[in-house]
Amino acid sequence: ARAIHLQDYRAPDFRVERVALDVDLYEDHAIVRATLAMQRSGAADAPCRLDGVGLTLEQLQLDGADWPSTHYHYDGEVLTLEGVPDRFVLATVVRLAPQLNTELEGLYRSNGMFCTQCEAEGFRRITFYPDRPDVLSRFVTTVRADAVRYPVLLSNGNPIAQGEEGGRHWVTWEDPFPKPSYLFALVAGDLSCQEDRYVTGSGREVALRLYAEPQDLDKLDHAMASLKASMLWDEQAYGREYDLDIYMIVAVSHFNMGAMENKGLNIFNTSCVLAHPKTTTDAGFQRVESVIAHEYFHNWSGNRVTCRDWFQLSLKEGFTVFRDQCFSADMNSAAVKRIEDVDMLRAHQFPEDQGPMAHPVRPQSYQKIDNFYTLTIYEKGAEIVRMLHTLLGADDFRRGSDLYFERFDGQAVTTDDFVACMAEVSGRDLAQFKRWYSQAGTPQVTVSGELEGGRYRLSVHQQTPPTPGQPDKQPLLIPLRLALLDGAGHHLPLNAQGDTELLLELTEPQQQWEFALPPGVERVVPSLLRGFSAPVMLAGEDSEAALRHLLTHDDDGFCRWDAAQRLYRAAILRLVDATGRAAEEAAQLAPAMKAVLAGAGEDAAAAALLLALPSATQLADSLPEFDIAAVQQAHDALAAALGHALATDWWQVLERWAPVGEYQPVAADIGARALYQQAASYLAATAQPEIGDVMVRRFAEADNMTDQLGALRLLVHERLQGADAALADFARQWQHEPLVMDQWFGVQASAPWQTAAGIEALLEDARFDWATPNRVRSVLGQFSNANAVAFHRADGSGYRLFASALQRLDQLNPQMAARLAGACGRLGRLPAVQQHALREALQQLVRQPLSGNLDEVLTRILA
Ligand code: B3K
Ligand code: ZN
Repeated sequence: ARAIHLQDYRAPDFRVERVALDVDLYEDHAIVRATLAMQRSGAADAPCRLDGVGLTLEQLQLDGADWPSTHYHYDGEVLTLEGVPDRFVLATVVRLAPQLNTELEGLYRSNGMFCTQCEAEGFRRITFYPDRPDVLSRFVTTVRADAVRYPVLLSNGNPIAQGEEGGRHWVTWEDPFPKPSYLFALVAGDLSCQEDRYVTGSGREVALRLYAEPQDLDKLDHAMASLKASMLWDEQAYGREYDLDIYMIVAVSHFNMGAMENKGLNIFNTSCVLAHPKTTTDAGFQRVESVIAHEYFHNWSGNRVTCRDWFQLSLKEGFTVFRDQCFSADMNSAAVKRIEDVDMLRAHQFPEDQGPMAHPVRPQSYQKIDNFYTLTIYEKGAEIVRMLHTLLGADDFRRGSDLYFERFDGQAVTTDDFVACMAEVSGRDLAQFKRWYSQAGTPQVTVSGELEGGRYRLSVHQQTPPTPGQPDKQPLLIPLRLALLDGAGHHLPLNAQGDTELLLELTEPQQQWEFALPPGVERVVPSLLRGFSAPVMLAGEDSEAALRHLLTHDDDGFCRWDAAQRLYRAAILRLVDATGRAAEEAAQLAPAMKAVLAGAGEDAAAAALLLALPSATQLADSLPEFDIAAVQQAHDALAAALGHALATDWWQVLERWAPVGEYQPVAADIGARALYQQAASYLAATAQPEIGDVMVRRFAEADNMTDQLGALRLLVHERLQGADAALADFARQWQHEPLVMDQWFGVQASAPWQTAAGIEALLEDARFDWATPNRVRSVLGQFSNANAVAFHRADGSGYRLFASALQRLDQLNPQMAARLAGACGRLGRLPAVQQHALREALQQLVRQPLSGNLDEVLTRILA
């Protein structure tokens, strides 16, 4: 495949003033009639080029007359019309086969309904069109289908006409807002609807309609509540109101991603919209809340103001993730949310940024845009927006976003345009800051401090390692939030005004700051990168005494948690290199952990996070060689030792935080359940039979999925007595709930004792389905991404199985195959034996005929 480069961007030669679509749906095909009012906007002699992938062209007319076949050419991807006038009406008729579409891009079928996914380039699989985000047009769409099988016919905007004839019916929808084709959607099916309403701040009434298959109608309350909360939040936090009369969300079972923000008609993976206490975990409830918010927020950050080209993807994604993170922080516990987000970033985006797939938040080139919906675009992009918020302060940031939305409403713009608004309102020069968008890799920041003669000197050094295609890096503007604690844990004043927290701006490779201390200060412990003020790797010479001091006294939630993580990390690494012994390490850690437990009453969720060990995968990632077997063994040894050392405390947690009252997915209760699970997992690590008995009982008595699945996971992962029976019971109980059965597959695929043969058995299970992305993710995604110890087994069996699964999946769904293949990105950091085995498996795979998507990822990894 050919690479597309940012520097080659050119404005379109033709615009589309209006588009009328007529989509006729049948059991074995669909007919799409499109009428485009075209207008030249580029060179007078430029031909008109329209995208179209795999379309069967049945008719082509210009201004009402057949256009001679000598004047156009279709090569299977682009339709070129020569000698067209400056304005004309193009009418095409194409034939599609949605029921054969397993890529889930364009128009396809899912459980008997029709639906669409157009971002990024799916619209060209529906009709001929300039399928690029900088062509905005007004859409009128008519959907036609059998009236009995497909009673519900939806598209973007408002319904303006409908009719019925001979067993078929039709509805015409009009979207008054000009939009790029990637935001188009249609749905036809036998769907049930939960309806509510929302009145905007300015008094407009909006109908809210959530559609799902009839058996799922009882799982929509949480999504509806989350939607209303999101609508209110965007009015309050950003002054943005919803703009149409109807907001619709449709739940579909077959979906490549989480959800899609189509104008007025979001389409959601069932996993991100359905929620019920009996079938959904706390994490599931929180995910629904955040994805509902994310897609809703896109209505402004993405739809009203959209991207000029796909290199600007983070313009909408980074900003919208930042917005949904802030929303979730406001709805739950801000400190806990921040820690979870940072943990995710460091566990998944950092490795991406250090591996063969590393790319800037605004990439320079790509082959397949689907491969660039990455953690870097989304999560690192959100960190960049957060840094702008930090540097400008809340007020200027809000003025900047107001300016951005006002100035660019209805336009397709760039990340530069966004930053320019922030620079304009604040009067700041953000030229250096913009390197965050163009430079890949995770910056490493090294800090050292010196206390001398009543002054504290902080020396900071920054460096970004080379990434593919970017050997030399320039210094970034890195905001470092800082506080200094004295020996008693009090915050020291840092300047004449007495501020106890400062924002340092690191701009040079090396910089120093000095602080005059009040008389008598004998000890200073820096609290750095407070709130994780920049997405960097921070290294320091912090002693364990200093870390314990921070864990006990710091008032920054992130810094306390990070101090705990560093303490655990140091202990586990001493076990890896055999300089420590598990029982002694546990004894060393015990007092600090007991102190956390003693304060758990204030915030159980925070306590659960402070007590959790970093994952073995994350630790192995932080070492030069990814030796997961050794690190996992050390990790598990420490967990078991802590299980013994604090056994009494853990049992007390199980008593004190046992579930009481009706399940509610609210922050306090979620925290209590998390703490209970954390304590249970330490006890399970000791493999004592008593905890097995308790888990068997908890599994049987649970009235909610969080407790039930939590118990099942410990039983299965620690192979406690009763695990097999619980697995069988679970499958029987939940056989008719696909999202719960995904969890059943996932628990097994992520078990550390799992083998390639075991995974193969799951893939051959009658309930497994290659065509359902959620099910594929629950086995292959869990195995490759959440079960490093089994995936990287030294005999290479995991790799061989994975490679052959990728090959099979690629034939059905290239996007999914390419995404899963990213798990092999650690290739270059594996121990020699694993590296050899994985390379061989991938080399053999890449010799097969593969999709462009999978080929791009494998080629990068093998380079
Ligand atoms: N914008 C969509 C992602 C579409 C992915 C296409 N391959 C979901 C989101 O970020 O909200
Ligand atoms: Zn998004």
